Amino acid sequence: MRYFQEKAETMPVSEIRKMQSEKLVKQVRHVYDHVEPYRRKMDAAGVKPEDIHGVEDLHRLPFVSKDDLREEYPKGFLAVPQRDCVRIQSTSGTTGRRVVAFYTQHDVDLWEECCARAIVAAGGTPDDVVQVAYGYGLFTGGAGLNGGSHKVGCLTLPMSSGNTDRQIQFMMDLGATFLCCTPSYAAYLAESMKERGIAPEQNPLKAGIFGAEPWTEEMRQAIEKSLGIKAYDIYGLTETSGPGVAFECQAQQGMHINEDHFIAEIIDPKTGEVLPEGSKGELVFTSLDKEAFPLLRYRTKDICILSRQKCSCGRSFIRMTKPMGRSDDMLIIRGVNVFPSQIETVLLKEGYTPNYQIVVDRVNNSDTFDILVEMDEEMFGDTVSAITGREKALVAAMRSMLGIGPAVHLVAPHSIERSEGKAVRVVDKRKLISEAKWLTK
Ligand code: DLL
Repeated sequence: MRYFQEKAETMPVSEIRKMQSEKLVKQVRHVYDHVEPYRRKMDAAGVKPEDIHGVEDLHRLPFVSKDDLREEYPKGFLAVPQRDCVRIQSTSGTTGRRVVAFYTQHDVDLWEECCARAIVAAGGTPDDVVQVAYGYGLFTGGAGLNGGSHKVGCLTLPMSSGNTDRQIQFMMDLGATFLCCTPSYAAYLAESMKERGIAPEQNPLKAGIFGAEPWTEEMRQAIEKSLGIKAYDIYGLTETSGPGVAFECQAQQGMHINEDHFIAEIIDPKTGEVLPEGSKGELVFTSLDKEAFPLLRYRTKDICILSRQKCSCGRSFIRMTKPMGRSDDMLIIRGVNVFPSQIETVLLKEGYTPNYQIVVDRVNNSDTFDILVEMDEEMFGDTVSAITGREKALVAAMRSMLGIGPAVHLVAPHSIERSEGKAVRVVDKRKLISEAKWLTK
């Protein structure tokens, strides 16, 4: 089994473009007729659905951003009656409001097919046993890979994240051949297995499908060695369905974007100008087939390069490099998206000044997450136990906003360095960006 859907995955580029144009015309009409905030944007830009004749007119459409979704929370971008939807998934917003994505059954099926393509591209067949150790629930990782594994016909172990002892026991007892989780959790599992005396050749795994956070080529090599597997990258975001928007094949040279369902563009994040293939810039997606939550020109804020270089796997879909950074300040900590603005919202609500610093590092393959928060003079005079109590309360409030708990350290007034220009809110000591060596210049 080389492809999950051979005809689509190997379609000539001219046919892809024709198909995208036809779908785009219909999708723009659907969105204009059913998504009031987007209709307003199009009207403001002076574009009507009849002005869009194909992909060549895409640049005329306005962008959508996470902030637009926040303003229309929760249902402003819903494009079908709610009774036609069967599911929501959700991801962090920039402040207290999360992004809620809606799916019809058709949307779920297409999403799962994208994940099935990823599993097959990594060598998966119905004989495989797929251990899904991404989180289940609102996060798209668990549901997406679970559905993809079903579609391929693999035996699926819906482990969700955490509980490392049980992960290792089920992997060994049930003979898992594929592991799906964040790369940092894969590295942690490898380490835990080593501690338990399980050598790489003793585990039944042959491949892993890892994504949801940045990881380097060096990390790929380390995971491959410590687990004795091939490690493949997978990319996606909740707003465009979830994992499977793009996936790596056995060439391990960039991720193929499922272009029959999405149009990808690279723009200059500052001007919004569309950049030619091969340029580094912000990735923008248009969903061509989604019914319930069809975003046109959604700005991912992920910086990468697209390439149409031929791939040895025979797939014609364009490839993206690993994301090389973000055009906003979003951090991904232990697989969870965190915005400094969310932290600021909590601090102000809890009566603190916005003098804080976030420090992120990676120790033993696991992210550390510390927040230093300045006390005011009055708090500083408190007893040690009162200060400890305050720290605990802040950790709880942060956990409720972010979905993960940082270590909070209350520090003396004026002890966080003031900068002359923009405050340095984030100190990220992890080195997560690698260049794409496979790209020819
Ligand atoms: O992280 C979906 C996903 C789940 C992808 C499982 C892959 C595997 P969100 O929580 O909405 O969705 O976060 C989306 O995560 O804009 C990127 O910044 C980052 N991201 C996702 N995949 C990768 C990857 C899921 N392979 C945001 N490499 C995106 C680097 C990634 N960053």
